[in-house]
Amino acid sequence: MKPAACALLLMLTALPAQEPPGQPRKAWSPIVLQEDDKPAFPPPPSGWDVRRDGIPHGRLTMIEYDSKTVGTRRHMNVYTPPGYTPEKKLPVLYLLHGIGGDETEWQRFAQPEVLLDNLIADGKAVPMIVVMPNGRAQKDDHPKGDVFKHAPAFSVFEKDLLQDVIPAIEARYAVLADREHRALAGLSMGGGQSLNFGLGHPELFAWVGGFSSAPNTRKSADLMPDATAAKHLRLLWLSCGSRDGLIHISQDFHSWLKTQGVPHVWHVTDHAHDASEWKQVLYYFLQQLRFG
Ligand code: FER
Repeated sequence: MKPAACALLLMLTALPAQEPPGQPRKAWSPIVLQEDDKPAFPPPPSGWDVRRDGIPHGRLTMIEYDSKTVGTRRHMNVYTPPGYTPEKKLPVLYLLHGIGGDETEWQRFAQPEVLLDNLIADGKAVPMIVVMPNGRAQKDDHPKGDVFKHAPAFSVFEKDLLQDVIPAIEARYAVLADREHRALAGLSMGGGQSLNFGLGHPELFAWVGGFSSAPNTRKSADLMPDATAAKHLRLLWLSCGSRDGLIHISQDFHSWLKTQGVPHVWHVTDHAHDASEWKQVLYYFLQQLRFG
């Protein structure tokens, strides 16, 4: 891992409770676990994250698109599954990174291409395209220094995703371009983005996941006013590590969903705010996306 990424991970796990200026929500807080803060899935089986010879492999391609929102040409990392052809339309997962990351973060943290090649070979996930864009919608989308300073650009990204990223993917790849075949998920800042944008646009996304969601997550009643708002969702996924000082954000939303009677996955592991959490969570999340 690069020293900068390493330093950020250390910061995120070691920081005391503190509110960055202008932050509307509590950030890092003392952890209070509840009765049902338990894993929904077992630890992954051996070999789950090892690249296998003798099975078909998909590919990762770094592509460029014109962002009218930002006014620049931006990058996104795209996984196409084994046997991808323009003749067969596939579902798409848009997968978003955290506050210190960029369009390469998921590849570095979790090797989604290895996880998916293995899952598809074993019939445990359906072939899908995975799009990993840069969720910091500003001209300098790889800024140096204090990453928290650039948090507002993660909210501008809603427009970039809807008006630039998705149309670029749908113009370039054979994709099933309806809500039933479009998923949105992400880690930390990307988790907050996914809940905010995904639940805010039920006409676009039927599958939504927030992993270790950050304080950019909207308040529960704004995300999901009542159970009728969830009627057409195929999957609502919330997960977090039990050693993550941001877990109160996911806990708040989970308990709101419970009181509203909204079905959702609640997966709490013994990890902290780190890559081992997200890699394992992605492994199980991908298996939930049946897209049928
Ligand atoms: C904050 C604490 C953490 C915050 C964002 C994060 C915007 C994001 C962490 C991550 O993406 O890993 O107060 O405010």
